Amino acid sequence: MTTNRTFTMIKPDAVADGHTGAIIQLIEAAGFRIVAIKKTQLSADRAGQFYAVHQERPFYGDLCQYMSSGAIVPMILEKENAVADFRALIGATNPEQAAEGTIRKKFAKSVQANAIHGSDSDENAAIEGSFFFADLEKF
Ligand code: DAT
Ligand code: MG
Repeated sequence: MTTNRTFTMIKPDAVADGHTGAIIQLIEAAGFRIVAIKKTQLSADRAGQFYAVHQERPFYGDLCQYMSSGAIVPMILEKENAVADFRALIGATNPEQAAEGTIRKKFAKSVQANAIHGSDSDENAAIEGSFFFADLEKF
């Protein structure tokens, strides 16, 4: 069996509203194993580095402010077909378009405060995981 990894973070609103445990429960129930986890907070500059791919988009400044507005819970997750299966579990970026039963449908407040991140490729999963975790923190 092949296994692979993705990267996620529970975003500031979902952490502040006390949904961390419920979200982790959904992630584990869907068959993902937690490889690394912590609670931390990004500065606006570091949020800007994480989302650098979006720097030309009109929402970039607001996104960096929002993502640095409170604690987040980044995680590396492992499962066969991790990247695609995790994107399916979290649902569409805009919660109004997210399918029933997805994490964003349940917990997102808006397209910006959409509760959770999920990497969009194996390559970005590795880059994003290493943005938050040293090799010795990945089990
Ligand atoms: P995703 O998080 O589903 O991968 P993305 O990579 O296109 O979505 O965008 C990154 C984040 O930026 C997204 O989770 C929320 C924010 N964002 C995206 N589109 C937006 C928009 N039209 N208005 C405000 N924020 C937006
Ligand atoms: Mg994305």
